[in-house]
Amino acid sequence: MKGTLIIGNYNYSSWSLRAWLVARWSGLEFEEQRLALDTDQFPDEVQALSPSGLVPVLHHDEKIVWDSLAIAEYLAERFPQARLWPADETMRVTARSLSAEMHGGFTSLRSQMPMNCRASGRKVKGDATLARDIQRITLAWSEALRISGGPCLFGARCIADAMFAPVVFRFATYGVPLDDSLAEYSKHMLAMPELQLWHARACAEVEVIETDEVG
Ligand SMILES: N[C@@H](CCC(=O)N[C@@H](CS)C(=O)NCC(=O)O)C(=O)O
Repeated sequence: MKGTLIIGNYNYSSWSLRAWLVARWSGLEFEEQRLALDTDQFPDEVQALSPSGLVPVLHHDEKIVWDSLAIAEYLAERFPQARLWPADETMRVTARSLSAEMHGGFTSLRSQMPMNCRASGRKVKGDATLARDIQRITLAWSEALRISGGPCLFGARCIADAMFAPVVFRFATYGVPLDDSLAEYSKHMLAMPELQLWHARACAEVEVIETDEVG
């Protein structure tokens, strides 16, 4: 049963990237439907496809699943063999908690450092709340990598890595300094074929969303 994943711009749509990555890792056969964000036609286009009026949204097996985390959970249930959550219970609990923390928080990072995958060399001074978000994320990553031994947060790639993939792009775009283990993790993520493909598609896009061009 083939699915359709409706996403936004590759360059800017961080929530789309999360769901798309999990979908790729799950082994789901799906086609992509891209809706350009911030256009006059977006509201009408998305309303016909997504109950929340937001992307990503997955249509699969006569079901509609919206919201990146719900899509990730749906795919983890449907494709257990893809091991989208860690097998170890303690790691799984932490991976789920971190994914929820990313999904519901880090609002300063999300607003002050918008995902802009194709941009590099950007600089954002940011305020104390941005510094706090970065400090919390780097601490959480360090702790996960210390316990798992890497190369991904919980050893093998899982949903938590997908949830933080846009942050990996952000840290690269805005040159956030990282210690060795975090730099290694970022390098590993950016070298993944899926992230390379997403990045190439972002570079091929022509739309510019001025509000997300920061630094
Ligand atoms: N909580 C949602 C957030 C989705 C979201 O905010 N998507 C943005 C694109 S990255 C969107 O659809 N924006 C369109 C708009 O606000 O009009 C999720 O996790 O999927």
